[in-house]
Amino acid sequence: MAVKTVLITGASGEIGHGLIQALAEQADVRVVALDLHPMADAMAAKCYRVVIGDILDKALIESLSAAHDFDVIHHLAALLSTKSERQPMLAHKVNVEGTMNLLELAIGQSRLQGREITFLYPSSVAVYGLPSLDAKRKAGKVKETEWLTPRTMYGTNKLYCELLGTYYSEHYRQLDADAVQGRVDFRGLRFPGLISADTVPTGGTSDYGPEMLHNAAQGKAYPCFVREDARIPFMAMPDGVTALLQLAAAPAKKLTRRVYNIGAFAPSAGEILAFTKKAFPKAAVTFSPDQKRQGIIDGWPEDVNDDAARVDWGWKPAFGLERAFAEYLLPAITRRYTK
Ligand code: NAD
Ligand code: AKB
Repeated sequence: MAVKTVLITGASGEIGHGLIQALAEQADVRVVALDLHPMADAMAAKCYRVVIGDILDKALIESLSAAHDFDVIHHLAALLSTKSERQPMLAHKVNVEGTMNLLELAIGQSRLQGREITFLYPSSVAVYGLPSLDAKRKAGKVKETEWLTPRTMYGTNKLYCELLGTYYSEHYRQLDADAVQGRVDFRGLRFPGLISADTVPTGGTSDYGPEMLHNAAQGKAYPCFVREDARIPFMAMPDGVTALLQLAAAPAKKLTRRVYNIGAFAPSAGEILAFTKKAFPKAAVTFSPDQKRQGIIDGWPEDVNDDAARVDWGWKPAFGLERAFAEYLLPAITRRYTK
């Protein structure tokens, strides 16, 4: 059995947690995990190697490349939208320069190994920027090519990195006299806000969804920082992880795009509260909008059109809103806080 080596950056984060669990179930995969912060021992035990370090440390990235032959890279490390808005210079460094370092690692690995390296990139609905609530409501489900006018540092970083990845795949060093050695097969997913039962987000703007639920489960009051009618797309974490694995495995000839929307459900904050209250009737949630964070949410689309992902590589979320709450979020979150 040929064993595949998968590099995951940002491995200690929310998606990393879910992705490592899923990859640990595949006998032919070994995970090399990289993050600034350590991960829980139980997660580290599922990895072949855990490296604590910075994606901005070029010497570290080169040493990883010298030590391993990677088949697939999941480049998850990033600063999320709220944190990026507060520290734009740092966001640019981590989100853009960090991604460049990983794309360079991928092309270098491809040259060394004489084959294409698959590069998975989690982009975001933050790449979209709707100018007004009226435009947002009229736009409905946005297509991949529409409203690419992000209004945040994070969204701007994500959109540029989608283009960078596409450049590395399709036009890298196009003026070189000799054919360029090495190829990166860049594949991006524009994720909605993800809701996990196992982890609580930090630094994002879609965090109000998961925060509302996790606080209610712990009997804590939660002042929600957006209006009750605020609406963006969300997805249950297991579907997010499945999407990464499915896109990584999809035959290249089936793909008509480098970057795909994926959707699942698109509730208002009030609807998230209604579902939360079914399980935790005493949930003490108030709506106290922070006008600035609300502004970011108002610029993101109500929902996304994911037809291309459905047609090209069979994307179909397992969890709609009702099933996500009934069969995944509520049972797992209740277990988590009643241990
Ligand atoms: P997260 O914040 O939970 O995890 C990010 C991880 O990156 C953290 O563990 C952090 O320590 C690590 N990191 C940050 N800077 C680093 C650096 N310089 N070097 C090494 N590691 C560093 O975020 P997440 O929810 O797991 O998101 C993973 C990816 O998915 C990100 O690129 C994010 O933009 C994208 N994404 C997430 C969501 C979501 O709702 N969670 C939605 C859309 C896109
Ligand atoms: C954030 O809020 O920054 C992320 C995202 C939707 O990209 N969760």
